[in-house]
This record gives sequence, structure tokens and C-alpha cells, in this order.
Amino acid sequence: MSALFEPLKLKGVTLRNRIAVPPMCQYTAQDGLINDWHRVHLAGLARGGAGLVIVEATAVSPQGRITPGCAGLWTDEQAQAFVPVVHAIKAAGAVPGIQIGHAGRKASANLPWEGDDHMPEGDARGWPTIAPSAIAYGAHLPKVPRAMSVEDIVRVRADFVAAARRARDAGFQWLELHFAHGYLGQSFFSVHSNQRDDRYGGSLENRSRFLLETLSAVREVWPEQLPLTARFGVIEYDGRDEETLAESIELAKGFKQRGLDLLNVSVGFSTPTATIPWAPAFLAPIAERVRREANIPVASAWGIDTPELAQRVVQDGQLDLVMVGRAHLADPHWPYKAARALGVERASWTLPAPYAHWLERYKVA
Ligand code: FNR
Ligand code: 531
Repeated sequence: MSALFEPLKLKGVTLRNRIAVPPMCQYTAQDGLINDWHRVHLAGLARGGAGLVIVEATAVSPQGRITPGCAGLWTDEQAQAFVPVVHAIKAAGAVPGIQIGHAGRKASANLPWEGDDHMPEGDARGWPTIAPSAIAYGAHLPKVPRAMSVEDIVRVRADFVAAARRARDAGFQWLELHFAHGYLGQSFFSVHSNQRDDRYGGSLENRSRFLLETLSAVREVWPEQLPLTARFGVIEYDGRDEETLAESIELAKGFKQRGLDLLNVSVGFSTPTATIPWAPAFLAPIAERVRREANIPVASAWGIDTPELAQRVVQDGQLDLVMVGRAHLADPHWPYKAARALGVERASWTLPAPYAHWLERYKVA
């Protein structure tokens, strides 16, 4: 049996295999409202056989979007627009997930193919940004954010809770808090971006506070039997990796104590001066260390795009769940082809019966 095609049971949800489509922004929403493209994009990916499809980073408030084209869950209308997406993903046999987040000091940016940079001051499409401290990310994101007051922190936490409620009511069965990639959650944890001198800054405990309080608040409204997860950057590649990893593992333990069911291990992306050692599955050994030391199920991504590599990282006990991103954009049938490449007898697990019957029976593919 192939480890990659073993089901994964987490709380009351069972994924048909260890392959997930990670959240991938489509930058095509209007005022946070998704449209037919999102439905085509996500249903198509779900039909390929993945066990889990996670909808892109969806903002908990207008100000929390990365770009004007990002999806949102701050209104009931926006939540309603996701219902057909949930149904389509389920109809394809995958579990519907969604990632909710706030972009913090990386918000108010152009679309990637229009510069991937902060919109200039005065540009009507942009908006003022907020963050733990009035420190800009730098490079292509030079805007200096306003330092958040405690009232701001309380409001944003409430926005996460409201978005989680909407995701629940829309029928999503997997929730991922976006605490990674230099956005608001990550920026509270990183000393690159958080130099507050109140209870939300300074010590590890204080820099963890926003993330732990937000997780606890969301846990109260997210159904106990549905997986509550978070994506978090455990390493920055900024020359202080050992210290950052040790702190991140302490945070992961705190996440677990407060009801996190799985950690999606990623990179911090808190500073433009990082030297990231890009390579296929470069994060898998890091994720394995978090999995072992924090004793929590982990997922991860980054260049895991061949069946053999995806199989290996699961078989070797590094990941419980593999996030296959760009390879899915290139080929929505990636899981089905992986099943055939790995000789998984019941490839039909990853295909709707009408497809499997004719493909398996007549071996046309
Ligand atoms: C991403 N990624 C991403 N990550 C995340 O946590 N939330 C998001 O909304 C997005 N959006 C996004 C859009 C696009 C177009 C790409 C290519 C990537 C990162 C993504 O989830 C994944 O971690 C990376 O792409 C690395 O995995 P692959 O692509 O090497 O398999
Ligand atoms: C990060 C990324 C870097 C390099 C290659 C692929 C992806 N992502 C982060 C995304 C936005 C797009 C870039 C989010 O987390 C929203």
C-alpha cells in the first residue's frame, strides 16, 4: 500500500489520501466577493483526486486583504458565495477547507503581475496598513504601517472569529489560520516586525499572545469535530534559525494545548534579506522536527511535485499531509497520475466512479 494514498483521519474528518491542494490566491475577487473563476478553479482541482482542497487566503476584513483582488469573509454575502465551492469540492470527493487571515503590513499591494508591490500613497485602490509596530517590511513593500492599539488587536481577533463562524456556516470542514508568510499573525511572532513594549511584544510569551489568543477564540466557535489548523513560518533563514526554530516549537506546543489539530509548517518570510535554500521538499526535515518535538501532526509544501518525493516524505514520517501547489495548477489530475505512477491498485479512490470505470477498465490513459 502507498503511504501517500493512506486515508488521514483527523477528528471527525477523513481525507481519502495525504495529498492536499494548499491555499493559492487567485487575485480575482471583487470587493472580497468570489466569482465563477474561483468555482471553476477549485472544483477542477478537487476533481483531480486530492484528499483536501484549501481555498486561498481569505481576508477577515477589507484592510486584511493582501491585494484588492483577494477574497473576503467579512460579510454574509461573501460567505454565501462560497457555498457552491463547498458543494463542488465535496461532490468531487475531497474535503473543503479554507484559510483565513490578515495581511498586516503586507496588505494594500498590487497584483503579482502588476508589480507585487505596495500601491503608491494616494492610489485610490490602496488603503492604510496596520501591524504590531510601525516598521515596514521593506524592499517592494515599503509602506510603514500604523502600530496597532490593543483595541485594534481585540477588533482583529473578533474579525477572525466572525470569519470562522461564516466559514463554518458555509459548510467548510477544515479551517486554516494564516499565521505565516510575514502577514499579521507571523508579524506578531517575529522580532523583525514586532518591537512592542506592551504585553504583545518583547518576550516569547508576549510575541505568541496574539496567535494563541486568536486560536483560542476561534476554537470556541469552530466545531470540535472539524480540524482546526494553522499555517505558520517556523524558520526565517535570517541567520538565527536555531533560535527561531526553538521558539517556534514552543509556540507549536502552545497551539496544541489550545486545540490546534495540525500545523502547516512554512517559512516566515518576515524579512526581505532572508536567504531561503529553495529545493524540492527543503522544509520536510524542518517539519519533521516540529512534528516530533511538539508531538503534533504536520503538513508542509515547497517543491514537492513528484509522486516519489510526495510518497517519501510521508513514508519517512516527515509529513502527515503533503501540500502540492503549483504542480496542481499545471495539472489538476496530479493525484490521479501519482496513483498510477506509484502503482496504487485502487486508483479509482482518486477518481469519480464514472471516470475510474472507463479509465481503469479500458486502460486508455
Ligand atoms: C501561493 N501560496 C499561498 N500560501 C498561503 O498560505 N496562502 C495563499 O493564499 C497562497 N497563495 C498562493 C498563490 C499562488 C499563485 C502560489 C503559487 C502560491 C503558497 C502555496 O500555498 C504553496 O505553499 C507554495 O506554492 C509552495 O508549494 P509548491 O507550489 O511548491 O507545491
Ligand atoms: C509565497 C510564495 C513564495 C514563493 C513561491 C510561491 C509562493 N506566496 C505566499 C502567498 C501569496 C503568494 C506568494 C500567501 O501566503 C498569501
